[in-house]
Amino acid sequence: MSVTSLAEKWVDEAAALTRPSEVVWCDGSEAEYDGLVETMLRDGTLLTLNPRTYPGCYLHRSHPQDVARTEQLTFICSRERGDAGPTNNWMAPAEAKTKAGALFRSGMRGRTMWAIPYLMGPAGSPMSRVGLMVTDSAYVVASMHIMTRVGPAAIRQMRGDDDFVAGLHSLGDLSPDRRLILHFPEEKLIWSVGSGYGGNALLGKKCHALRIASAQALREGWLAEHMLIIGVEDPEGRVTYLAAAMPSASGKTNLAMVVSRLPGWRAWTLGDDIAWMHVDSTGQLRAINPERGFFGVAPNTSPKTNPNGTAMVRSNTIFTNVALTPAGEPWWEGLTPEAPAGVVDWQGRPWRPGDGPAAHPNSRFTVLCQQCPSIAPNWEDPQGVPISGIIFGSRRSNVIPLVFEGFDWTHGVFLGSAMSTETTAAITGKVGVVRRDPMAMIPFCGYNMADYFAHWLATGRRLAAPPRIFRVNWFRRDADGRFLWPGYGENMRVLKWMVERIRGTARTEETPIGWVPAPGALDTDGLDLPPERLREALRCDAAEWLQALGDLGEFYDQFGARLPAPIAEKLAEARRHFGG
Ligand code: SAT
Ligand code: MN
Repeated sequence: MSVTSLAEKWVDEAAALTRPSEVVWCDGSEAEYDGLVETMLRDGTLLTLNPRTYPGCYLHRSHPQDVARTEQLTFICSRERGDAGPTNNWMAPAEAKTKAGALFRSGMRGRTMWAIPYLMGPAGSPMSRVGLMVTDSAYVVASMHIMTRVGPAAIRQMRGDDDFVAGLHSLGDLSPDRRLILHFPEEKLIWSVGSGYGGNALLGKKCHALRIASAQALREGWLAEHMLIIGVEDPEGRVTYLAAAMPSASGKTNLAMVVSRLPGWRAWTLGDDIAWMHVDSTGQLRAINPERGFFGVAPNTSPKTNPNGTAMVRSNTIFTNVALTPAGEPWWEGLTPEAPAGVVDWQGRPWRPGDGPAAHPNSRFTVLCQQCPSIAPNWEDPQGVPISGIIFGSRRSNVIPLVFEGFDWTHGVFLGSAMSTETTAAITGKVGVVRRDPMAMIPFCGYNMADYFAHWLATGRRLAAPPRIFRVNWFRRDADGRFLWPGYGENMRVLKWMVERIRGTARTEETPIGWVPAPGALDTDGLDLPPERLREALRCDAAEWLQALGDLGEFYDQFGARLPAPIAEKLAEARRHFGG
């Protein structure tokens, strides 16, 4: 395995700054993974789970102050503030390097620094990209083994001396007071210090594959999106591919692995979190999943909500911050209706019902995609899969109907840009607060979001037949606070309607906000759902919309003249429809 001289030089410089006692280049082999696990079992970073019922599975407990992405400590360090835009935290590159440099300096003294060459995307795909990260966390290395393709596969794919995104990571002291997650899009560079958790530390994921990649994608004419990829197979065996953007911990993993109760219909999983999409030479949008594993939310994953997800984590999985049963098995809220007696919570403390959650609400499993029973046979196709439909979904208790479709690409982009959602435990801060989250990218867009909307509009003009764009909300509630739609496996019924729309056979009704399923068009066969509840789930309330569009106008205002005119026009049109 030989890397380019620039890659070696960059690692040498990282070592000169952080002063580790040794530098180990990772080759991605099984032996390397096993060695890391052994080291972590010895020093207590990992605990072995029941080898009979959960073979190859381990539990990791994070520092209690390091359990979710910390957006307030995440910065885009573009040269110009305007290029980060009003929705990102910004820090000048020089200031960022001074501040974080002080935290990195000699921070790896007495520790090992691993250098990890990794590939995002299938081997041999022109859409794949290389990263090179260094870290002093064995847990991060093992997680990168699962989430990316580490070693020679990455090095083989480098198209030049400097063809890699560089990532410097150190645990620091894990205190949020000395934590910074910094992105330098112009330098293809990430600096992250002070966290060992998920999106803060597995730099291939949110930092590279979304924040840096989205900025590259703007320059190079492709899209890096916070989207699952799914193939929906109809009874004739035809597969239609869809990509769906949804905020963190809002059902992407469950939808990606959905098990259908509709005879003859099934879903194939291609990815659960990130899609990289290119326009091919025929004008077709094609998507790859840059990741190799799932870093999914454990709570509420059960044989009922996600049978494939539950099955795939029964072996070779690293669990983080879940509870532990006396039998040495992982447990989280929702896995079984009742907690087994004698569990200890995510911090290892004895737990009793009523004590609050036993598993941390953002506890996770890390597992290879190939372990998922519904993984698509072509999920690593270097050419990607053709995307016929795009879904924008968010978590809203009210206002937003179960499903509707944009009138065309521009209107669909407007609907995506207008998304708002209730926050979840995936980020530190308050849960359940409504915030704007265009295309579920508010935490992940590496540049000015107004330019991002413009980039989406421009991409549409290059597509021979732009995918249809759908808006969904599984989370609407009735006056008593009960969900109107059963969700989970039944979401397949909504996917079926989308596929029929794409084929041109589904019946719809035109409303001011888009096309909604006509009465009877959504397949509710065998579903115990009173028609009035479905009507309520699909209802568009003019007064609520007018209010929502007013809030949206305020959100758009912060972009000033940078907001693309077609987006402003769609807002004005919608307001006129509702008499505003
Ligand atoms: O912790 S991660 O950022 O990887 C997961 C998420 O918030 O989507
Ligand atoms: Mn995510």
